[in-house]
Amino acid sequence: MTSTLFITGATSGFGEACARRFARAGWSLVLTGRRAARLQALSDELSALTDVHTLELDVRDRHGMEQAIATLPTKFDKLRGLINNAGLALGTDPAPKCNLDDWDTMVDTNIKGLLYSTRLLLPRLIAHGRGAGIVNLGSIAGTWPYPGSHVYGATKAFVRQFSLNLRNDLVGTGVRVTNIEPGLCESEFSLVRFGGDQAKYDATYAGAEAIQPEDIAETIHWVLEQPPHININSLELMPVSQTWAGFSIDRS
Ligand code: NDP
Ligand code: 8X3
Repeated sequence: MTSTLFITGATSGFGEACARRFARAGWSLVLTGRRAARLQALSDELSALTDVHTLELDVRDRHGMEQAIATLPTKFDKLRGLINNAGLALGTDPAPKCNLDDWDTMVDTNIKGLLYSTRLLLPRLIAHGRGAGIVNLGSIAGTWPYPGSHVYGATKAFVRQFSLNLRNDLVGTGVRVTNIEPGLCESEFSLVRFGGDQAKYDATYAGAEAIQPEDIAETIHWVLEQPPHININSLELMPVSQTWAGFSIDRS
């Protein structure tokens, strides 16, 4: 039987790379995101390899998510995998200078959007049972504090704890849950974070040999193809060039 995978945020970065990786492995795909043209282009590309269904969806739109998931075509409604990938960071200013709208957007996308897709798709994953899996995109920012991470890092700490807690409630169902916690990766993530500032983006990655979306896709494929009795709880990845800075001390 073909395995079906639901990916939130498949129009760029990790989600797009996962779509390609799992298509090559023969999984059917439900690809979601807000940018319809990109979904169409990816669907055109991957339909030669596998069955693809696209949903132009904002994960913050609970009603839209409910409707789209309730009306998935029969061919795609028996899910084996969910990659909760849609997410973003906005800005790196210190908290007192931040815009509350940006904080709302991060909370609504990274936390509430992930909760909607998880809760709405759980019955289908449980129906699949043994061998099914949810992969959440956490971050090193969910564990390690750094200046300007405030709300973004806090949303990823939520994702980490929610992933661990979910495992308890799924015991006996066979459904696995994994939190992937990447460090510096090269995608549109930093363009979004810096409001499209290409110079800041280039400076972020210069000389860093950052992790690539294809590396993350390979890792997620490995996680979801583990034997069904194995759950990878969490997995933290950094480029070799990235390590922890020391504590800072204010001597003013
Ligand atoms: P990209 O910016 O390249 O991709 C983000 C994806 O999320 C896009 O497909 C975008 O689609 C989608 N998305 C954003 N907001 C929404 C929304 N409201 N509704 C639906 N889809 C949305 O970033 P990455 O691939 O790097 O990031 C993917 C995930 O990995 C994020 O959760 C991020 O926090 C996390 N992460 C990233 C790291 C990095 O360094 N790059 C490191 C650690 C974690 P569209 O705009 O079309 O809606
Ligand atoms: C993205 C990784 O280091 O920019 O989640 O917070 S980092």
